[in-house]
Amino acid sequence: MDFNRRTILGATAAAASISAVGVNAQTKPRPNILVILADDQGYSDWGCFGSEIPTPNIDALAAGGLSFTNFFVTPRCSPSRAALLTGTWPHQAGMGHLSQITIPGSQGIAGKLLDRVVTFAELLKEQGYFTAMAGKWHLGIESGTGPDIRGFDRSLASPQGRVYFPDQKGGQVSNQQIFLDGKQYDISDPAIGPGEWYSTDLFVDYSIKYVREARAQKKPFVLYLPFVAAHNPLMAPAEDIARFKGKYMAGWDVLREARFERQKKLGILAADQRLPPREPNTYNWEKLTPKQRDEFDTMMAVYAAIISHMDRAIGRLMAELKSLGLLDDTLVMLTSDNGANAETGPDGILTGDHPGDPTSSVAAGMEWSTLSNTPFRYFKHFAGEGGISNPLIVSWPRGIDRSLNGTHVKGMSHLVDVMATLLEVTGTQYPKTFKGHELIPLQGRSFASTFRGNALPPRQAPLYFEHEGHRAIRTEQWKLVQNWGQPWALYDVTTDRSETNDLVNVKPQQAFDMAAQWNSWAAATFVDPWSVAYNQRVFGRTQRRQNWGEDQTPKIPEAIDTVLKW
Ligand SMILES: [Ca+2]
Repeated sequence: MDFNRRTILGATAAAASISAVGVNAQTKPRPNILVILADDQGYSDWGCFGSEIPTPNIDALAAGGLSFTNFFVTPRCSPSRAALLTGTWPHQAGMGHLSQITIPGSQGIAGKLLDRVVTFAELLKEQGYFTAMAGKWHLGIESGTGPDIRGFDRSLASPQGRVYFPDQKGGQVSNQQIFLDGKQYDISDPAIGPGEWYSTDLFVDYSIKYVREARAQKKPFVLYLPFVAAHNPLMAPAEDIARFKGKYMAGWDVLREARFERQKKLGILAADQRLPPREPNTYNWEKLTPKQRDEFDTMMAVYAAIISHMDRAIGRLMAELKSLGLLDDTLVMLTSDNGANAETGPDGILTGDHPGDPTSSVAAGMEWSTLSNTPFRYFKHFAGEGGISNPLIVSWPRGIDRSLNGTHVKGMSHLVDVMATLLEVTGTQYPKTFKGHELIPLQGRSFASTFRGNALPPRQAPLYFEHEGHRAIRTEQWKLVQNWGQPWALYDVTTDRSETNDLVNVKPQQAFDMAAQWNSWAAATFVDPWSVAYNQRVFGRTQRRQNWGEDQTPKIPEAIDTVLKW
């Protein structure tokens, strides 16, 4: 007995010592982590995904890494950020709707990140990482849930985004606040930045500062860089806009077909993929007057200028990482938080003497959003592929097999998978509790195996979506999707990702089973059934909205191709 006990104790001590040696032997530095998030940019807005907007720096990241072509996000800003940062579904994190939007009694719409989830910054900070963010937070700063208390050592955080210039007055967004390490400032306060900054550059300036701080502390870094580009109100420096003015006079249909053809050539899309017609309630470019076309051209020129400027800013950050000798050991992930935004309907918005300047109000509207989301249907807010599909570009020179550079990952992944991936590459465990709070179990799965060239196995569980009653469930082959108040539709996404051929009457059992699965998921993840009462609470009205999300009457009815009234 004694002997056995000594042996066991001895074995345990030996195991502990081997384990300690094992840890010490792993002196290979853990990667730096850079997560870049665009705002409201569509699936086809970057050159490497078919855009005519030049994005050489983003394209270079893709050429030196992996592009995920079946990557998914949630339909809206705050829910996507919640899934990205926590690896749980948005309602589980409390963010089923936007920052500050609450519904009494709802467990999933709490307006801020709840304590039942943990951010990757919180977990990696405990592993010795220097953690920082610069950009749009949108997870409840106003309710006391800012980045400074959710794991970020350093932060420059805009509560809701929509900030481009310090003296911004346009777009009904003025007198904004911004938080520096948890302390509140007016955005125009010189403590934030000198002179007439542009937020895309400001966020990169802070990012560079934070990277240098991490280096000085000899720590690996986690840097989260959520740009406000290209959320409404669209604003960009005049010289950027001038570069694009006049480039959109061919109209949305011609440009969309050109993006579609490039996507097929690039291998983004299957050769037999179809390009669906524009949604009802959109304008026919050919029926617009020259003046109207010129106005629409201006809206898209501002949008393109924002993306082009973001690309240059990303290039500047990459150059800095390279000059500091950090680029090879930095895992970069780049995506957007939801598809392009059609909230402003067929007309978009164009006001101000110099559209795109700090006093103007510009939004691109439904037709240009249709271009951005090529080849998909629907927009931000919706669970149609246009609302939930974005590229994911992953670069990590020392961590991704070099032979994979420039290739596409076709397996299905989602923002909810980022946490699991970061935990795998940093050798970090997801805990059961954090700071005394029991945690929702991790929902995503790591896609780090793709860095070694392994195909992602088919997902065990489907992906699920819900926002404002728009909902979907998606497997590798099937997608069941519904706009609020409309019937379910079923698509075989292996051949019909642009949702043109509804099979719900051909495969009723498939649809029934998936709807039941969606209901079980919703019940288990705090997703409330959306209702007229929820509309009243969130939008201040009960009626349904038009197919772009609002209910204005189009200003040029004679140029509308097909009218659909919900
Ligand atoms: Ca967004």
